[in-house]
Amino acid sequence: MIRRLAVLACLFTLAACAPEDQIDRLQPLGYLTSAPQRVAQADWSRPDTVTVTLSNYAFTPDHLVFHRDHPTRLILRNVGDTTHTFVSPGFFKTIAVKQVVTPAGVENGSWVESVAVPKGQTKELWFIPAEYGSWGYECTVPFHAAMGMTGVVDVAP
Ligand SMILES: [Cu+2]
Repeated sequence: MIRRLAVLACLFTLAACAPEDQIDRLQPLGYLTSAPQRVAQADWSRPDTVTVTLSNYAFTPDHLVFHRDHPTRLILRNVGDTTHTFVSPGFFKTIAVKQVVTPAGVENGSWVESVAVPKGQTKELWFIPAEYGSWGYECTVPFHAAMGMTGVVDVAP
């Protein structure tokens, strides 16, 4: 009984200690388990760089093409007057994340569920696409997707 309580206490402590905005937590089910190796083996000196502007209520551009196995730097620039997010659950499960660069510093970690960009800020998602495919992305702030904040990302050769 004491042992079971100790295990439960551990689990609660872990959950309580994981800040919501950090990406280096335990990897959730369905995400790329080879991400750390892929990131470590890649040459990050000249990543493919794509900039997306987030505004009220659109992504510009709203169609992105990345290349499989290419180190990639996605710059998300919020010029709107509220927080916007960049979220694509299907796509995020197929990429190896190196880091998220924020005005406050670099967050290292091998996966990401959502990138939230406060108004006036720019964040960068550094990653390697690992699978071919096409996925939708959207802003998950309530009603923003319905007002037009959606897009499509393709991973090509
Ligand atoms: Cu939004």
